[in-house]
Amino acid sequence: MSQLEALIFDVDGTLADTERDGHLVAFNMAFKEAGLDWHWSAELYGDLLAVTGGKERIRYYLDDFYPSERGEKFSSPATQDEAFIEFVAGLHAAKTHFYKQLMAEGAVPLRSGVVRLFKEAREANMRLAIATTTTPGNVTALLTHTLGEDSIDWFEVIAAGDIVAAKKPAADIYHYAIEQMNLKPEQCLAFEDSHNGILSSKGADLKTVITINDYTKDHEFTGADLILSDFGEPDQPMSVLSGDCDDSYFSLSTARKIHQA
Ligand code: XBP
Ligand code: MG
Repeated sequence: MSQLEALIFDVDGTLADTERDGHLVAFNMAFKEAGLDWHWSAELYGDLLAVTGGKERIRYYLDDFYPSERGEKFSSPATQDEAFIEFVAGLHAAKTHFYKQLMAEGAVPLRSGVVRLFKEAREANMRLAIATTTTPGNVTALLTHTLGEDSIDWFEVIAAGDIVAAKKPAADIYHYAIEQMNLKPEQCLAFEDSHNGILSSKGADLKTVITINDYTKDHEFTGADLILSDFGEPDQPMSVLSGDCDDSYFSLSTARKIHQA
Protein backbone atom coordinates (compact mmCIF):
# COMPACT_ATOMS: atom_id res chain seq x y z
CA MET A 1 0.00 0.00 0.00
CA SER A 2 1.37 3.42 -0.97
CA GLN A 3 1.85 6.14 1.59
CA LEU A 4 -0.49 9.12 1.59
CA GLU A 5 1.35 11.96 -0.18
CA ALA A 6 -1.33 14.47 -1.14
CA LEU A 7 -4.79 15.75 -0.27
CA ILE A 8 -6.84 17.02 -3.23
CA PHE A 9 -9.77 19.29 -2.42
CA ASP A 10 -12.87 20.24 -4.34
CA VAL A 11 -13.82 23.88 -3.60
CA ASP A 12 -17.52 24.64 -4.02
CA GLY A 13 -19.56 22.98 -1.31
CA THR A 14 -16.49 21.27 0.20
CA LEU A 15 -14.31 24.14 1.43
CA ALA A 16 -17.21 26.59 1.73
CA ASP A 17 -20.93 26.91 1.01
CA THR A 18 -20.13 28.99 -2.03
CA GLU A 19 -23.00 27.72 -4.18
CA ARG A 20 -25.88 29.19 -2.15
CA ASP A 21 -24.11 32.23 -0.72
CA GLY A 22 -21.73 33.05 -3.56
CA HIS A 23 -22.41 31.64 -7.03
CA LEU A 24 -26.22 31.85 -6.88
CA VAL A 25 -26.14 35.43 -5.62
CA ALA A 26 -23.61 36.39 -8.31
CA PHE A 27 -25.62 34.76 -11.12
CA ASN A 28 -28.70 36.76 -10.11
CA MET A 29 -26.67 39.99 -9.90
CA ALA A 30 -25.35 39.37 -13.43
CA PHE A 31 -28.84 38.69 -14.80
CA LYS A 32 -30.14 41.90 -13.26
CA GLU A 33 -27.25 43.96 -14.57
CA ALA A 34 -27.85 42.56 -18.06
CA GLY A 35 -31.49 43.69 -17.87
CA LEU A 36 -32.80 40.12 -17.89
CA ASP A 37 -35.85 39.30 -15.81
CA TRP A 38 -34.43 35.94 -14.74
CA HIS A 39 -34.11 35.20 -11.05
CA TRP A 40 -32.90 31.82 -9.87
CA SER A 41 -34.39 30.76 -6.52
CA ALA A 42 -32.32 28.74 -4.04
CA GLU A 43 -34.57 25.77 -4.82
CA LEU A 44 -34.22 26.04 -8.62
CA TYR A 45 -30.47 26.41 -8.18
CA GLY A 46 -30.42 23.01 -6.43
CA ASP A 47 -31.76 21.48 -9.67
CA LEU A 48 -29.39 23.52 -11.83
CA LEU A 49 -26.41 22.17 -9.87
CA ALA A 50 -26.89 18.90 -11.76
CA VAL A 51 -24.72 20.55 -14.41
CA THR A 52 -21.26 21.76 -13.37
CA GLY A 53 -19.67 24.90 -14.80
CA GLY A 54 -21.36 28.29 -14.79
CA LYS A 55 -21.58 28.73 -18.57
CA GLU A 56 -22.86 25.18 -18.94
CA ARG A 57 -25.40 25.84 -16.15
CA ILE A 58 -26.80 28.94 -17.91
CA ARG A 59 -27.31 26.87 -21.07
CA TYR A 60 -28.92 24.07 -19.06
CA TYR A 61 -31.35 26.61 -17.58
CA LEU A 62 -32.26 27.98 -20.99
CA ASP A 63 -32.70 24.52 -22.52
CA ASP A 64 -34.50 22.70 -19.72
CA PHE A 65 -36.11 25.22 -17.34
CA TYR A 66 -36.78 28.51 -19.14
CA PRO A 67 -39.23 27.06 -21.71
CA SER A 68 -41.42 25.36 -19.08
CA GLU A 69 -41.31 28.46 -16.81
CA ARG A 70 -42.15 30.91 -19.60
CA GLY A 71 -44.12 28.74 -22.00
CA GLU A 72 -41.67 29.51 -24.81
CA LYS A 73 -38.01 29.10 -25.65
CA PHE A 74 -35.55 31.88 -24.89
CA SER A 75 -35.05 33.80 -28.11
CA SER A 76 -33.26 37.03 -27.32
CA PRO A 77 -30.79 38.69 -27.71
CA ALA A 78 -29.04 35.96 -29.64
CA THR A 79 -30.06 32.36 -29.71
CA GLN A 80 -27.76 30.91 -32.30
CA ASP A 81 -24.22 29.74 -32.51
CA GLU A 82 -21.43 32.24 -32.00
CA ALA A 83 -23.58 35.17 -30.90
CA PHE A 84 -25.18 32.96 -28.27
CA ILE A 85 -21.83 31.62 -27.06
CA GLU A 86 -20.67 35.23 -26.67
CA PHE A 87 -23.85 36.22 -24.87
CA VAL A 88 -23.43 33.40 -22.35
CA ALA A 89 -19.70 34.13 -21.95
CA GLY A 90 -20.47 37.81 -21.28
CA LEU A 91 -23.08 36.99 -18.66
CA HIS A 92 -20.69 34.53 -17.06
CA ALA A 93 -17.84 37.07 -16.98
CA ALA A 94 -20.15 39.49 -15.15
CA LYS A 95 -21.13 36.72 -12.75
CA THR A 96 -17.45 36.03 -12.02
CA HIS A 97 -16.89 39.73 -11.33
CA PHE A 98 -19.76 39.80 -8.82
CA TYR A 99 -18.61 36.52 -7.25
CA LYS A 100 -15.12 37.90 -6.62
CA GLN A 101 -16.66 41.05 -5.14
CA LEU A 102 -18.73 38.93 -2.74
CA MET A 103 -15.63 37.00 -1.67
CA ALA A 104 -13.79 40.29 -1.05
CA GLU A 105 -16.68 41.34 1.19
CA GLY A 106 -16.26 38.11 3.18
CA ALA A 107 -19.71 36.80 2.19
CA VAL A 108 -18.73 33.13 2.55
CA PRO A 109 -16.67 31.66 5.40
CA LEU A 110 -14.78 28.37 5.14
CA ARG A 111 -16.61 25.33 6.50
CA SER A 112 -15.98 23.80 9.91
CA GLY A 113 -12.53 22.21 10.26
CA VAL A 114 -11.11 23.38 6.92
CA VAL A 115 -8.57 25.86 8.32
CA ARG A 116 -7.49 23.43 11.04
CA LEU A 117 -6.99 20.61 8.52
CA PHE A 118 -4.98 22.82 6.11
CA LYS A 119 -2.80 23.98 8.99
CA GLU A 120 -2.12 20.46 10.22
CA ALA A 121 -1.39 19.23 6.67
CA ARG A 122 1.07 22.06 6.06
CA GLU A 123 2.88 21.47 9.34
CA ALA A 124 3.27 17.80 8.33
CA ASN A 125 4.51 18.74 4.82
CA MET A 126 1.54 16.96 3.26
CA ARG A 127 1.16 18.02 -0.37
CA LEU A 128 -2.05 19.93 -1.18
CA ALA A 129 -3.97 20.47 -4.42
CA ILE A 130 -7.30 21.78 -5.68
CA ALA A 131 -9.52 20.11 -8.29
CA THR A 132 -12.63 22.14 -9.13
CA THR A 133 -14.84 23.11 -12.02
CA THR A 134 -15.10 26.73 -10.98
CA THR A 135 -13.17 29.57 -12.65
CA PRO A 136 -9.55 29.90 -11.38
CA GLY A 137 -10.06 33.52 -10.26
CA ASN A 138 -12.92 32.40 -8.01
CA VAL A 139 -10.62 29.98 -6.19
CA THR A 140 -8.03 32.71 -5.67
CA ALA A 141 -10.71 35.07 -4.37
CA LEU A 142 -12.11 32.56 -1.87
CA LEU A 143 -8.71 31.43 -0.58
CA THR A 144 -7.04 34.83 -0.32
CA HIS A 145 -10.02 36.49 1.38
CA THR A 146 -10.43 33.69 3.93
CA LEU A 147 -6.84 32.50 4.48
CA GLY A 148 -4.66 35.41 3.37
CA GLU A 149 -2.67 36.34 0.27
CA ASP A 150 -0.06 33.62 0.75
CA SER A 151 -2.55 30.78 0.83
CA ILE A 152 -2.45 30.33 -2.95
CA ASP A 153 1.10 29.03 -2.51
CA TRP A 154 -0.04 26.36 -0.09
CA PHE A 155 -1.40 24.43 -3.08
CA GLU A 156 1.00 22.77 -5.44
CA VAL A 157 -1.63 22.63 -8.19
CA ILE A 158 -4.84 24.58 -8.58
CA ALA A 159 -6.69 22.64 -11.26
CA ALA A 160 -9.76 24.70 -12.14
CA GLY A 161 -12.41 25.55 -14.72
CA ASP A 162 -11.70 25.31 -18.44
CA ILE A 163 -8.15 23.97 -17.90
CA VAL A 164 -9.58 20.62 -19.02
CA ALA A 165 -12.10 20.14 -21.83
CA ALA A 166 -14.56 18.00 -19.84
CA LYS A 167 -15.65 19.22 -16.41
CA LYS A 168 -16.88 17.01 -13.54
CA PRO A 169 -18.41 14.40 -13.55
CA ALA A 170 -15.57 13.60 -16.00
CA ALA A 171 -12.37 12.55 -14.22
CA ASP A 172 -10.17 14.88 -16.31
CA ILE A 173 -9.61 17.54 -13.63
CA TYR A 174 -8.37 14.96 -11.11
CA HIS A 175 -6.20 13.26 -13.75
CA TYR A 176 -4.70 16.67 -14.50
CA ALA A 177 -3.98 17.48 -10.83
CA ILE A 178 -2.39 14.07 -10.17
CA GLU A 179 -0.25 14.27 -13.30
CA GLN A 180 0.94 17.77 -12.42
CA MET A 181 2.06 16.46 -9.01
CA ASN A 182 3.67 13.43 -10.61
CA LEU A 183 1.77 11.15 -8.26
CA LYS A 184 -0.34 8.03 -8.64
CA PRO A 185 -4.00 7.93 -7.54
CA GLU A 186 -3.15 5.50 -4.72
CA GLN A 187 -0.90 8.17 -3.17
CA CYS A 188 -3.74 10.72 -2.88
CA LEU A 189 -7.00 11.30 -1.03
CA ALA A 190 -9.81 13.40 -2.56
CA PHE A 191 -12.40 15.54 -0.74
CA GLU A 192 -15.77 16.16 -2.37
CA ASP A 193 -19.32 17.19 -1.53
CA SER A 194 -21.45 16.15 -4.50
CA HIS A 195 -22.54 13.31 -6.77
CA ASN A 196 -20.79 14.84 -9.78
CA GLY A 197 -17.71 15.35 -7.61
CA ILE A 198 -17.43 11.74 -6.50
CA LEU A 199 -18.06 10.49 -10.04
CA SER A 200 -15.06 12.58 -11.04
CA SER A 201 -12.74 11.53 -8.18
CA LYS A 202 -13.71 7.86 -8.40
CA GLY A 203 -13.29 8.04 -12.16
CA ALA A 204 -9.67 8.92 -11.39
CA ASP A 205 -9.44 5.95 -8.94
CA LEU A 206 -9.11 8.15 -5.87
CA LYS A 207 -10.19 7.24 -2.38
CA THR A 208 -12.73 9.92 -1.51
CA VAL A 209 -14.06 11.54 1.66
CA ILE A 210 -17.41 13.34 1.35
CA THR A 211 -18.60 16.25 3.46
CA ILE A 212 -22.25 16.89 2.66
CA ASN A 213 -24.12 20.21 2.64
CA ASP A 214 -27.76 21.26 2.27
CA TYR A 215 -27.66 20.94 -1.51
CA THR A 216 -25.96 17.55 -1.57
CA LYS A 217 -27.23 15.73 1.55
CA ASP A 218 -29.53 13.50 -0.54
CA HIS A 219 -27.03 12.84 -3.33
CA GLU A 220 -25.87 9.36 -4.16
CA PHE A 221 -22.28 8.72 -3.06
CA THR A 222 -21.63 5.18 -4.24
CA GLY A 223 -18.04 4.19 -3.54
CA ALA A 224 -17.39 6.91 -0.95
CA ASP A 225 -14.75 5.85 1.58
CA LEU A 226 -16.23 8.06 4.29
CA ILE A 227 -19.26 10.37 4.41
CA LEU A 228 -19.26 13.15 7.02
CA SER A 229 -21.44 16.08 7.99
CA ASP A 230 -18.29 18.26 7.89
CA PHE A 231 -14.68 18.04 9.10
CA GLY A 232 -15.67 19.11 12.61
CA GLU A 233 -13.61 20.71 15.35
CA PRO A 234 -12.48 19.40 18.75
CA ASP A 235 -15.33 21.34 20.39
CA GLN A 236 -17.77 20.84 17.50
CA PRO A 237 -17.85 17.14 16.60
CA MET A 238 -18.64 15.93 13.10
CA SER A 239 -21.25 13.24 12.38
CA VAL A 240 -20.11 10.12 10.56
CA LEU A 241 -22.91 9.32 8.10
CA SER A 242 -21.28 6.33 6.44
CA GLY A 243 -17.95 4.53 6.80
CA ASP A 244 -15.67 3.35 9.55
CA CYS A 245 -14.41 6.22 11.71
CA ASP A 246 -14.35 6.71 15.48
CA ASP A 247 -12.78 10.18 15.42
CA SER A 248 -14.87 13.13 16.51
CA TYR A 249 -13.20 15.49 14.02
CA PHE A 250 -11.32 14.91 10.77
CA SER A 251 -7.55 15.19 11.13
CA LEU A 252 -4.51 14.06 9.18
CA SER A 253 -4.52 10.89 11.22
CA THR A 254 -8.12 10.23 10.07
CA ALA A 255 -7.02 10.89 6.49
CA ARG A 256 -4.18 8.34 6.82
CA LYS A 257 -6.52 5.72 8.33
CA ILE A 258 -9.06 6.13 5.51
CA HIS A 259 -6.30 6.02 2.92
CA GLN A 260 -4.86 2.80 4.37
CA ALA A 261 -8.22 1.05 4.88
C1 XBP B 1 -18.71 23.67 -8.91
C2 XBP B 1 -19.37 24.17 -10.10
C3 XBP B 1 -19.03 25.52 -10.55
C4 XBP B 1 -19.66 26.63 -9.76
C5 XBP B 1 -19.72 27.88 -10.58
O1 XBP B 1 -18.70 22.23 -8.93
O2 XBP B 1 -20.14 23.49 -10.73
O3 XBP B 1 -19.48 25.61 -11.86
O4 XBP B 1 -20.97 26.30 -9.39
O5 XBP B 1 -18.46 28.26 -11.00
P1 XBP B 1 -17.61 21.40 -8.13
P2 XBP B 1 -18.22 28.92 -12.46
O6 XBP B 1 -17.72 21.80 -6.70
O7 XBP B 1 -18.02 19.97 -8.32
O8 XBP B 1 -16.26 21.69 -8.72
O9 XBP B 1 -19.39 29.79 -12.73
O10 XBP B 1 -16.94 29.67 -12.33
O11 XBP B 1 -18.16 27.76 -13.42
MG1 MG C 1 -18.31 20.69 -5.01
